[in-house]
Amino acid sequence: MRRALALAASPGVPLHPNPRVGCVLLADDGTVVGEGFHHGAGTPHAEVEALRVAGERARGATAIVTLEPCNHTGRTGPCAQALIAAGVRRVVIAQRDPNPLASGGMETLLEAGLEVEAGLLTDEAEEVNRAWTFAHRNGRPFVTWKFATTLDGRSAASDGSSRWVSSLPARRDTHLLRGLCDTMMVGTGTVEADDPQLTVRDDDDRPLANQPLRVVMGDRDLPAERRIFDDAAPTVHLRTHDPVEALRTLYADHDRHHVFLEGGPTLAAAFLKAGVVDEVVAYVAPLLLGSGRSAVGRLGIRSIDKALRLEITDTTVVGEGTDANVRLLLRPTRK
Ligand code: AOF
Ligand code: ZN
Repeated sequence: MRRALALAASPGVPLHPNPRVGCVLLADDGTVVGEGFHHGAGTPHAEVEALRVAGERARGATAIVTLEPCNHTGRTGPCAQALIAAGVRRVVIAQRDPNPLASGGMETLLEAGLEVEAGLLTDEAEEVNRAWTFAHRNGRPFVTWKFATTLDGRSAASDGSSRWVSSLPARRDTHLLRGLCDTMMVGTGTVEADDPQLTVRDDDDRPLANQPLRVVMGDRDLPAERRIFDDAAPTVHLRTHDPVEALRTLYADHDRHHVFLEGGPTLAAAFLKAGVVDEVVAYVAPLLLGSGRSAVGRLGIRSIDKALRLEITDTTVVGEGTDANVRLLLRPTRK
């Protein structure tokens, strides 16, 4: 299974919209007769790749798969039938499939008389597809809220200027994190104030080939010449103020699993109040302003014992010398 997990996480395999999956086929004596991994939506599933390598040697073999074999005919599949047809005798699964469209493979295998064992290295398998797993389980995308702040918690000076709170190395680091998500989100306020393009660019400021969906939330009309509406990436304007409704729409209608929230204080506060921030990335710059806009708007909290509490999961210094910023990764501690 460790080998199958390593195959699943092969470099270059896209994180969206399909899960990363690995499969190893073992003969009775433990020798590997086939291996495969999924290369992204529209390509063969991991099991099909491994069966192709094994050919006749799949008969009587054990299939080790990081995800329950699918039971549906989508872009490809169903893999449960392919394993049965190839004469595989036993299937070992790390993670049950949380995707309602594809699940049920385990039952199909059992009904066909195969031996099935599930639950091996499940946590590791779920981590390989963290956002995908979360989205299918919760019916909404995983939300990463990112913001940059001065040492005294300001994200803009009192004249409204906010470019650039974080240093260049920190902004490059942000583009790496944006590239791991399938959706970039801001509110209409940020589009009005900053006119961001919201694309993912490399170190030379060139846009990457696979751009996340750009989403602007709020019912204010926006001029079509805003950069977010250019043709560098697709864009959706969700005319709602309800974060939960927006997220459900992104999951159900746009197949989105991981939102990178880069909105201003109003949008951030709305998401925090709704309890739909799952991870926080904060870049803290060694600047002092003494006045200016806070990184997050009003949360209705008046007393320290009511503070929204988070747990730091990682601390990294990004950049050097006067360019050094501290990047904190945090997760809200659920009450
Ligand atoms: C994968 N790769 O190796 C396995 C998957 O759109 P489709 O037809 O490719 O189906 C995608 C679903 O199939 C996916 O969400 C998951 O539930 C299931 N299994 N998917 O992309 C694989 N085994
Ligand atoms: Zn499949």
